Amino acid sequence: MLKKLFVFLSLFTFLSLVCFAVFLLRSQNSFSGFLTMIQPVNRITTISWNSKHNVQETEATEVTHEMVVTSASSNRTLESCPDTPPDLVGPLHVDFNIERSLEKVRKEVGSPLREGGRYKPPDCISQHKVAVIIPFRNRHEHLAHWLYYLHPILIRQQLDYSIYVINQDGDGVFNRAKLMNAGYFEALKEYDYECFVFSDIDLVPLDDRNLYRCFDSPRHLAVAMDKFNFHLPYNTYFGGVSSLSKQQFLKINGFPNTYWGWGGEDDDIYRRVIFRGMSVSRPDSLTGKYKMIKHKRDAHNEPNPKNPDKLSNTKWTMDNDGLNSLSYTVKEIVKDLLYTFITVDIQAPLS
Ligand code: UDH
Ligand code: MN
Repeated sequence: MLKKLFVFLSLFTFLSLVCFAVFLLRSQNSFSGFLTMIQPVNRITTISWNSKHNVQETEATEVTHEMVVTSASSNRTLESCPDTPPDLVGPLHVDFNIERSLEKVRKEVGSPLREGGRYKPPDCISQHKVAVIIPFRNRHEHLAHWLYYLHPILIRQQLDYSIYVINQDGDGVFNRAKLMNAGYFEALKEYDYECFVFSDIDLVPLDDRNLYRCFDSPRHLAVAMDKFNFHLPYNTYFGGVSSLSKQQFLKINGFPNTYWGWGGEDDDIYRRVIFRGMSVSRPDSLTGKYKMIKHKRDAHNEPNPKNPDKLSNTKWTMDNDGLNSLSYTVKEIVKDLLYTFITVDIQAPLS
């Protein structure tokens, strides 16, 4: 009897040990499985996000986000996005007669975005780190239309991008080019952008194959606006929307800071590009169609008759008027889901 009990107890202990061993092995496996699942994600996170802004919060979001992708696609590491984005649709219908509030736009197009109008494709690594810079003052209605149309386009173009609205503080004379220079510096404080798209707030492309990325040469994107009857107004026109890589932008010392009021600065930029031995690239005139929101001339942005005269000096002034002579102060930075709004004092004269 005692012997039977002994045999039974030994067997029981042995079986328990086996069960425990199996359990240990299994949990170790799943633990290391879990580790391999998050490790590549951590790597991607560190490489791709260098921002000083909300580093911790962003990294946390990123890990969760990438984990979903990795587990859903069975541990596959992310590949580069294709050169031609697969989801482009071509010609677009654009209507500015519909009332759009920012609140509505946030609900309609905001869900794929993170604070600051920030996006990167979830299932591939974008080849284009783009900061979109918009010179701005008192055009809130236009901003809602622009964001409503542009976010879905930029998402379909698989860009790694953010939107920076550079708001001129005060009622002094407007200076579009100086605001864009400030936008360049402010964007680079946040992320390692390689490409800068400069866009007026009232211009919406009519074809999503017009890519908001950088090319071998500085690019003029707004080649066929409705207000110019879908033609270039003149061959050397460089206004509305353009893109320059960081390298191209540095090569021309950025944009001029000295064109106060309306006119001339876009021609100065064109000249800078040519004087530095580059040419301008453009989409064809069907892909490059744009619709401009109809508007009146703004206060404090009258045509400045002094501006056209300055153009004959660009060749000499460009070395000392630009990024290397820029001075401004940041008054406020507001992060919205749809954009980063940066108010800057650019020391504008009152008239
Ligand atoms: N901008 C502002 N606020 C201003 C002035 C300019 O945000 O007060 C920005 C905005 O991004 C705008 C860009 O600067 O799209 C260019 O300015 P603009 O739109 O006034 O230039 P455009 O050449 O207009 O389109 C010229 C005057 C239009 C008068 C037309 C009357 N029919
Ligand atoms: Mn305009």
